[in-house]
Amino acid sequence: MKEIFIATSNLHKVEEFKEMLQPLGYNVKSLRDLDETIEIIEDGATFEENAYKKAKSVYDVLNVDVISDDSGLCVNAMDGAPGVYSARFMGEDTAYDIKNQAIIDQVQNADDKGAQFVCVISHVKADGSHKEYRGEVHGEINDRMLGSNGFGYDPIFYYPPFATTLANVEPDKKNTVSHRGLALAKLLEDLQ
Ligand code: ITT
Repeated sequence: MKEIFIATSNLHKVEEFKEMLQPLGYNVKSLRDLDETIEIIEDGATFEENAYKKAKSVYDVLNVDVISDDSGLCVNAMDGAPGVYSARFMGEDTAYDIKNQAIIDQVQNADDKGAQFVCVISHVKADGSHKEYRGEVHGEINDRMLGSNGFGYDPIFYYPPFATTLANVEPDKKNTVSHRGLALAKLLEDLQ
């Protein structure tokens, strides 16, 4: 069985990668499967930089093929925020109900309610070379939280072709259109 190591400790991301990769015969491992802690400093200004920093930090310790995921929500009416700070927005430990409501409040009266989820996957190969893959999904900030699937900002991300939020559809449906699904599809195309 083929193995893919993902340099993330976010269990929701691991779940989504598993849902997409296991049917293709991949065994998915992540930082959650290691006994050791690998320090990752995410101080880049872009998704590309941070994704590469994550994969490279893990590659430097394990010396195997590694992929990573740096992702976030970019809200037009907030000048692209929270963007690369999506996990840390209002504090890493603040509940998403509170973060999501704060975004709704800021966008509610804006003319432009547009937002994008962005995901950059960095693939560092065993020989040290690397390549980045970007996926984006475009939608709008909903006027209330809706749905209990997914994670993070999914309950406020209204996706027009589904006529509902990404938290209000089945996981495999989200994966077919999501930023993560699109970035992964580009990576897989390269791997084949
Ligand atoms: P790792 O660095 O360990 O991968 P993290 O959660 O800190 O985990 P990021 O720095 O990439 O990862 O932050 C991504 C944040 O963006 C995530 O915590 C969510 O708040 C948000 N996000 C990303 N993808 C999302 C999705 O599919 N649905 C909802 N929110 C998402």
